[in-house]
Parts: sequence; structure tokens; C-alpha cells
Amino acid sequence: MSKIALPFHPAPKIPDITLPAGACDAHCHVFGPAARFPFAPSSTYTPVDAPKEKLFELHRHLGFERSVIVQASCHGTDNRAMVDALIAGGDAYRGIAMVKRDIDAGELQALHDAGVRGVRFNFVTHLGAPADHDAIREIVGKIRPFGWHAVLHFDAFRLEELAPFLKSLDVPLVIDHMGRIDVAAGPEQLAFQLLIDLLQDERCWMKVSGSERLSRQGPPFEDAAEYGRMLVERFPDRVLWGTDWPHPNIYENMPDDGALVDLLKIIAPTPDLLKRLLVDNPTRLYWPETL
Ligand code: 0GY
Repeated sequence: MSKIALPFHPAPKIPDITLPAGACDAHCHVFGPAARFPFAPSSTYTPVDAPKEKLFELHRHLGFERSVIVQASCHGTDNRAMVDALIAGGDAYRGIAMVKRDIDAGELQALHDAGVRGVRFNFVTHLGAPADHDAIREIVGKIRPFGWHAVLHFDAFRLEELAPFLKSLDVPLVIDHMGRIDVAAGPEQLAFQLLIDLLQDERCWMKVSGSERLSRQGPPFEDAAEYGRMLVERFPDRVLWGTDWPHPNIYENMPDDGALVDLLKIIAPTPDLLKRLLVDNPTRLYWPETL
């Protein structure tokens, strides 16, 4: 492990906007507590404990009624902390796991029963060894019968090389944090155009989260939120948003999660777009049985 994480914001503001009923935080994490769920030796950062009770408290404070907890690299393929949170959260919580290629159907079924609906593959080099393509193909073959999807964390500047492989995976694809595009390079940049190209495929979904990661201007991160708005307006039925609490690998300007919610005024500027982003789309992907 290397860099020591900053603590998450101790007292986020109450957002100015009221979230629609059934709003879902579609990307957040639980870390530890380390005494019960130790971090993986392979982690490239040293997290602070961010246990489920704090996450649930944040969701109540911000107005989220549902959420998707995404396995973070600091726990590797040990999904116990995430699964423990899903079980405590009940049907309002779904999960994304990270798994080894030799996982079997029984283990996948147990994750499914806990609320897991997808697996995550990391292609960003700052989180460790990039995902192995053969292993991904094997895992995708195993999750397809469960109706799961693949969550992809990559840097869009690598899309020229990555896109053919990603398109060959025959499950729905959910892209993290707007493909981590360089928001200073303008919407005409090749990486953003390749991202849009990928999204023309109806299997692809985009998380318009991560403005605090992508921003070059700093708080309130509006330069990055503008890209979120472009994606929401263009693909209103295949976008998701999440807080990314407790914000791993943010080493300056730790965001106030209430202020991040307020960025949705830019990202989804009408009540209709906001409801699709926070309610309708996550419901279709994570709670289709309720439709
Ligand atoms: C995120 C982003 C990051 C970290 C992780 O799994 C992780 O550790 O996802 C990052 O470093 O950009 O989605 O939380």
C-alpha cells in the first residue's frame, strides 16, 4: 500500500435540491472496518475505514433511497465488506463485485442472492495490474446466465485500443466516471468522441459521476459536470450517477457530498432528466423485477 487516503467529508451539507422519490446512488463504496474486513495487501492506497453505517447515514442525509455499492480495489476480490453492507441494507441495496476467474456458479449464486448484479474490471493503471482480457472473457461467460453486467473503469484516452475488446463482451457494459476523460481537452477531443461512439451501442451505460475527479478547475467542479450534462442530454435512458463516497484516491479538495448532489442541477437540468438519471435508469438496471 502507498498513499494514505484522506478522510471523507465529516459533515456534508443538506443539498439544495430535493431528490426524487426512489433516487439511487449508483456508485459508492464501503471500506472495512479493517479490524473486521482487512484491506488487500495488493491495494495501491491505504484507505480510511468507511463502514456501512456511515454510508447508510449519508444516504438518509442526502435523500437517497436506493444504492449500488461497488467493490473497490482496496478490498481486492474479497467481497465480504460489500456483501455485509448489502445484507444490512436489504432490497434497497445492490452490489458490484470483483471476482477471480476461477469463481464457480455456486459462489456467483451466493453473491446474486446477496444483491450483486455485476462485476467490475479495472483498466486504470493507478489501481494495480490492469485486467487480463482472457480472464475477463472467462468471467463474462460465467456471469451472463445470471443476467449481470460488467462495470468498466478505464481512461478514455485508451479507448482506441480498448474499444474493440469491450465491444466483444456480450453483456451490458457500464462505464465508470465518464471514462475519466480529460475535461480540459474539450468535447471535440478524440477520447470523448470514442466514448460517445461506444455509447451508441444500446448495451452501454454511462455513470456521469466523478466530476470531483475529472475537474481541472476544482470546486465546485462545474467544468466536469458540463460533460455529464452533454452525456445525459444525449443518452438520457442509459446514464447513472453516484456520489463515489468515500472518494478513494482524492488527495485534495475532498468533496462535500451534499455539494456534489447540487451539481446535478447542471448534469440533469430538468426534473424529467433528473428522474431518469436517479430513478428510472437504475431501476431498469438493478431492480427490473419491480417494474
Ligand atoms: C472509484 C475510483 C477510484 C478507486 C477505485 O476501486 C477503487 O479503488 O474505484 C479511483 O482511484 O479512481 O470509483 O472510487
